[in-house]
Amino acid sequence: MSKIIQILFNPSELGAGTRGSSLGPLAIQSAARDAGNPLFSEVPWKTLPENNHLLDRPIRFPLAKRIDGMIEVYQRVSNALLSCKENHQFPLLISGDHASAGGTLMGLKKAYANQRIGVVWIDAHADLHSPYTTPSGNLHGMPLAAAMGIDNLPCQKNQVDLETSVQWNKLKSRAVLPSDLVYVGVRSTEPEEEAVMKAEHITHITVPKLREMGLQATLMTIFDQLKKCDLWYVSFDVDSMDPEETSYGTGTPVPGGLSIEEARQLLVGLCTSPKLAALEFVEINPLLDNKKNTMAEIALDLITACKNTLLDSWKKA
Ligand SMILES: [Mn+2]
Repeated sequence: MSKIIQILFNPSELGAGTRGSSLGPLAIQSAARDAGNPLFSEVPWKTLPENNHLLDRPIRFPLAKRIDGMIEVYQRVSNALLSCKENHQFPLLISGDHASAGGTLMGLKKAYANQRIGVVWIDAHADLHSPYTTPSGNLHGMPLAAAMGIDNLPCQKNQVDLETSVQWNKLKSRAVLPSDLVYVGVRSTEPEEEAVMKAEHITHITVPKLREMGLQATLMTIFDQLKKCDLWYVSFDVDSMDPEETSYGTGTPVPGGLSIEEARQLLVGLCTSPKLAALEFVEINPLLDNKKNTMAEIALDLITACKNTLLDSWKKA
């Protein structure tokens, strides 16, 4: 049976400290309509329910803000991934903040039990905090710790109450081994995250390293690192790119990122792999964009390039 792409909009912004990333999916749809890009008429899409109403309520878990709502978001994303697998659909997620990517990985693990999952995390941030180390309590800094089941107690800074720790354990999927994670573009980390990266020997391709090696060698390094994995997940945070070239339309921009062209070649290269099982774009925030809707336009362009590459490579296979 041949595969088709299913776009999943997951406009959850429960995990971010700045408001507006839930509007990212809509901003991308608007960009497509403005440009006459037929992506959303050619590819079926649906929108998952969110719990963003919790943002209007008092914070119950300051070290893992709105984690009660996030557990439901994880379950919904996870079930959506499972149903994609059953229907031979390739899930292309366009999400709000990065927190819910832990739910994507939970879903991949549920859908592909006993398969080894490799992750390419293209991001300015390592997203490796836990309630025990977080400086902010924002869950979008924690999805990879959740997916790897890491508390990082050696670097503990916060006293976590029992209820928070019970909730945190519900986000843990242990879907990924640290050896099966590759970072690209990470350049804003806290010492607690750096300690995990070092202790677990996590592969990390920085922007200067990528430029030194070149795109093809970078892709070969990633393919080689993940060759023992049965399937791959690529998570693309738009803050991996340089905000001076793109825009400031993202929650936590960091200077010195990938160029748009580097991001495109990287993503397109990864989309040629038959192992790619899910692809996600996150953290587009049109409320913060200093260049009108530019970040969404760039994301749309990258998503379209990925869609074309996926369809081409399935045709050839
Ligand atoms: Mn991120």
